[in-house]
Amino acid sequence: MQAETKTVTLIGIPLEEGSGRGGCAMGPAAYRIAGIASALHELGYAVDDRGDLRPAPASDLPEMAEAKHLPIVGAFTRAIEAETYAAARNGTVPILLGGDHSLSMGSVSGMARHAAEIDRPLYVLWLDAHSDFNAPETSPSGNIHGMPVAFFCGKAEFVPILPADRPFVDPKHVYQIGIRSVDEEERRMIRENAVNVFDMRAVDEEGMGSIVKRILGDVREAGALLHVSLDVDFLDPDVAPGVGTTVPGGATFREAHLIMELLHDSGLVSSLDLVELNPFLDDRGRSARVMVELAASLFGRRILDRPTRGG
Ligand code: EXY
Ligand code: MN
Ligand code: MN
Ligand code: MN
Repeated sequence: MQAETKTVTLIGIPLEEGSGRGGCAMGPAAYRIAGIASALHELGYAVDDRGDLRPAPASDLPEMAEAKHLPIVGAFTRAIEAETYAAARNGTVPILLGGDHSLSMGSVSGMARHAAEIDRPLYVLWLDAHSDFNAPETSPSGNIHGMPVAFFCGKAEFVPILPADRPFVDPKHVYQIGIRSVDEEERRMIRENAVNVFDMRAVDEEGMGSIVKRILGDVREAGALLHVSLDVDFLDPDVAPGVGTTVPGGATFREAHLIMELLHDSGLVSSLDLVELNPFLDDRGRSARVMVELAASLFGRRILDRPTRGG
């Protein structure tokens, strides 16, 4: 984190309707029980816990088979966009405690509004087994948690959820790591839009440290804000079983931990999503604790002191 940023804003998002199954709505409670606030407090941050957002479903948004539970997900998107924007504008680091990954439609859009206002680009680091670049017309499931990247890049045609003139993220400024499950049409979308994808093969061949340092170099050179979105299924299911969309062959704990250490040293991170935790599927709180440990590392918990060299 940057030296002047000493307050983090926790925003609980009890949202599971984007995921097509129950459980993620318990995520914010699990992060609080796992000690997210005290971990950040012990690292020297002032922690402003805003509690959980609970917007009423949006009556102007239709039910659609291609984008299930749109009135609920859309209402959350609006509320999350506003809260995230306000937290960043107040000079704090918003941390979204999910909740399924559709919450990033709001968090990233709120950060994009803030970045545009201060005339800086927004880059996004997407740590996930999935590209989440479906649109309602390409999605095999209709689950909106598979669509947030396309949404905040302006490539998913919804009925209007946010104002039409909102700033979008340039897909070339989206970096995805850990990818190992992409749908057929989605594959075409990420190629056509030139999303930077480092799949698990790239991680194996190139190494996590080298990939992340390269990305951080791009972010620094661009003078950008960096939003980090961490999906539990980025991790190998052996490390973090508490998620509804496990895919074998994911990141090890050390690979994820190294990313967090490099992110912290870079001082570039402006905002963070912790998403897709499903406490109902977890093994005695293990995944919640792993996610809190990773977040603490991103905010400066370290194994040993070492000179900061940046990314
Ligand atoms: N690509 C599949 C779909 O769109 O239905 C699965 C998406 C899973 C999304 C998880 C949250 O990362
Ligand atoms: Mn995801
Ligand atoms: Mn995923
Ligand atoms: Mn550019």
